[in-house]
This record gives sequence, structure tokens and C-alpha cells, in this order.
Amino acid sequence: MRDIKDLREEILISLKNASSNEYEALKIKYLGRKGVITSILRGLKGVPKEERKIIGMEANKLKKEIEEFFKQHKVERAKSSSGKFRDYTLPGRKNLPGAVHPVSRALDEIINIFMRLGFSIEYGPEIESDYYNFEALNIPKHHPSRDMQDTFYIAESDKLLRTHTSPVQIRTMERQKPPIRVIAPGRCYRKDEIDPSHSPVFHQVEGLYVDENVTFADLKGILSAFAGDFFGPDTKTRFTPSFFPFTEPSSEMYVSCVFCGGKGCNVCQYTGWLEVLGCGLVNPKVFEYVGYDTEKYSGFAFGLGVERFAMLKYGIDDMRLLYENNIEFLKGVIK
Ligand code: 2NL
Repeated sequence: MRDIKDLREEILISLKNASSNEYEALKIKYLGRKGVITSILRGLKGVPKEERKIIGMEANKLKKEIEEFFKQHKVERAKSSSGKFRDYTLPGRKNLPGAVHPVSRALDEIINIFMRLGFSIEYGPEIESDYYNFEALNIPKHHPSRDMQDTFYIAESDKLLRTHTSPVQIRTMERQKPPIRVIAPGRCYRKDEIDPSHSPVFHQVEGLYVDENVTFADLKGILSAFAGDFFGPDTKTRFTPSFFPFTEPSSEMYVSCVFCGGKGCNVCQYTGWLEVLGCGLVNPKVFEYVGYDTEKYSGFAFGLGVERFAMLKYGIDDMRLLYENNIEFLKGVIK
């Protein structure tokens, strides 16, 4: 009898101290086929009749008490903290599968197209020096893009956040002799106010093609092939004069409007055309900076904004959607 009393104490203490994930093991320990209480009841056969009756009653009482505890515990576990019952047989919530962000999708596509056209990919630092970001690109000292208002300068250093990926191409030309066919994708920074078509952080792909006898016809051929691949085979291209310090002559490429096919709509402001990138023949002054023979080599270069390409391809009318991480947008519900 003393043993059963002690056993009861012991069991109650161990149940009190156990965490709920230990209950199953304890249930087996006490109530299982070879459990402590079960063994006592089995062992009663060898006990004299009078004692057997009393011990049997006490052991059964203990068994009931412990069984009751486990029953109660099961009910407790089925309740959530609010006291409501949970149905553990319901199917689980569906996982949201991840999706590639529209900017990454556009960038992957652009990279793929230029790889097929024989270009390789180069990357470079986002923190640059004035030399690589401006000087070697023939951007003069007083040029507005150098202004504190347009460029993020890093305090108490001569460093800045690159405003385009052109420095990557300057570094490539310093390392390699022509022929060169590279694209330089990456993040760029400008002190622009956020609006539907501007962000202080954006992505660019620049391209550079240098060899003997590279002409404006090569530029038009390659960039038109790219536009047809990216926007679809019916895409027409048009080149208009422009100006950049690093190219001469300079040009803007337009594509026939991807929304109206050139008929005219509010996106293309009823012109039938969309401006998509800037380009030109590399200014010989840039070649001088990297030590290329300007008599022997010529080349073309271009720069495009990845966000703009993504917006045109996926019909997104506000750049802020690309950065706000609105889950409904990322799921493709909002365009
Ligand atoms: C634009 C167009 C452009 C380039 C970028 C370039 C790079 C080197 C030499 C010459 Cl290393 N040019 N890049 C050329 C023409 C246009 O960007 O709209 N930028 C904001």
C-alpha cells in the first residue's frame, strides 16, 4: 500500500513536470502493456487474497486516475489558446510558390538574348571613382550629371555610387584588347525623386561592341535583332539623333508601340513609337582613355533601363509597383 501511495506521488510529479511532447512516452511507461501500473495489476496473482483485494482496488483507482489525466490532456491539446477546438484533420494551407520578380525576369531575358548574339557578361563595383564613372567617359567637369544634386557622393572620400554601368565597360577595355562584345548589367543610383517612371535605385544594361570596321549599321542590326527578340517579331525600330558625351554620333532607339502596334494609343501618346534606349558609336576620346588605337578600332555602345523594359513587356504603368513588394502585385494580380 505504501508503495502504491509513493508511486502515485511519483507519477503525479513527473506528469506535472513533463512537457506535452513527453506525455506519450509517460503514458506508455505507466499504462502500457509493460507499464508500471499494468505490472502491479499483473503481479497480484501471487499476493494473498485479503491483501490482493485492497492492493487491487488501490492500483485500479490509480490506473483510472492516470487514464483520466491523459484523457483530459488530449482534450486540452485539441483546444487553441482562444479555447476553440482545432480540427487537425483539415488539409494544410497551400504554400505560396515563389515567383521571379518582373525586373529579374526582364533582365534574364535581356541577358539571354545578348548571350545568343555573342556577348559575354561583365560585372563591376557599385561604389566607383569619379574617373571610371565620369572622366574616362568624356563627361566634362561642369556636366550636370556630376552635380551633387544628381549623384550620390560618399562623404569624405572621392567615391560615389555609379550612375550607370559604363564604368564596368571602361574596366573591361583596360583589361582586354578588341574584339570586345560585352554587356554590363547592374544596379545604378541617381538622386531622382520617386515617381511613376523614376527611382533613385534602378537597373541598367549597357552594351559595348568594339572591333575593326564597326559601323552604325552594326549597331542598328544588333539592336533591332534584340528588340525583335524581346518585344516580338513584328517590332519595328527607328533611330533618331541624340547626344551623349561618350558616343558620337549618338542616337535614341524607338520601337513600334508594344501596346497598339503603332496605330497610336495613350501609352505612346498617339505617336505609335516608344523610346527604349540610348546608343551611339563610341567617342574616340573614350578609346584614348583606355589606350585603344582610334585609327584601327571603332565600336558602338548602348544603355537601357531594365525597369522600363519590364514595364513595357508586362504592362506595368507605375515603377513604384516594382519596389513596394505588394504581395498581390508579385502574385501577378495587379499589373
Ligand atoms: C542612356 C543611354 C548610353 C552608352 C550608354 C557607353 C559606354 C562606353 C562608351 C560609350 Cl564604355 N558609351 N554607354 C552609350 C550610349 C548611351 O546610355 O540613355 N543613358 C542614360
